[in-house]
Amino acid sequence: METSLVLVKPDGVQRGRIGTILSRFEAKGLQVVGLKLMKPSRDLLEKHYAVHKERPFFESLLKFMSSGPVVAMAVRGEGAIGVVRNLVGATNGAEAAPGTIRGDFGMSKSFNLVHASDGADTAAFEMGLWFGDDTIDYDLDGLGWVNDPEA
Ligand code: FUP
Repeated sequence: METSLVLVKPDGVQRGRIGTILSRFEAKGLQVVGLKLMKPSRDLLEKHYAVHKERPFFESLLKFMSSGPVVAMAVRGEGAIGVVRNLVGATNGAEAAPGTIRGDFGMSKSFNLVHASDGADTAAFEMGLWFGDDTIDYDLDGLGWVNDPEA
């Protein structure tokens, strides 16, 4: 099982897409094990985007990400990190494939609605940063019909 950190960014919240985005993950057969609306601090965002610190867009990215509340979600499932990245789509919404969240709802490279962890190490780091121990393990009955136990 993998757990991925997903953020609905301020543009996704302002455009009324929290439910739409969350439902994509639920509909796919992933389990939501953490969920919170929050206004991230600069300190949190600096840590989250530390790999981009030297990039020219770093300051505008932090300004955008702290401009309003975001929704943090912890999404769990078999191979969840890759599955979530595929559902999210390419960084630039204008180029992202139709059917993906960014491809269906975005036109921009910066206002791209959602963040998703891009690998196992990143996911562990980001989950610690945004949720710490604040996730809930529980049985989700419907999952019995998502993953074939014989396969
Ligand atoms: P992604 O993994 O698709 O979220 O994208 P990256 O890790 O490459 O970039 C992180 C975030 O930086 C993107 F979500 C949006 C922002 N960004 C810009 O604002 N401008 C750019 O030119 C590239 C990325």
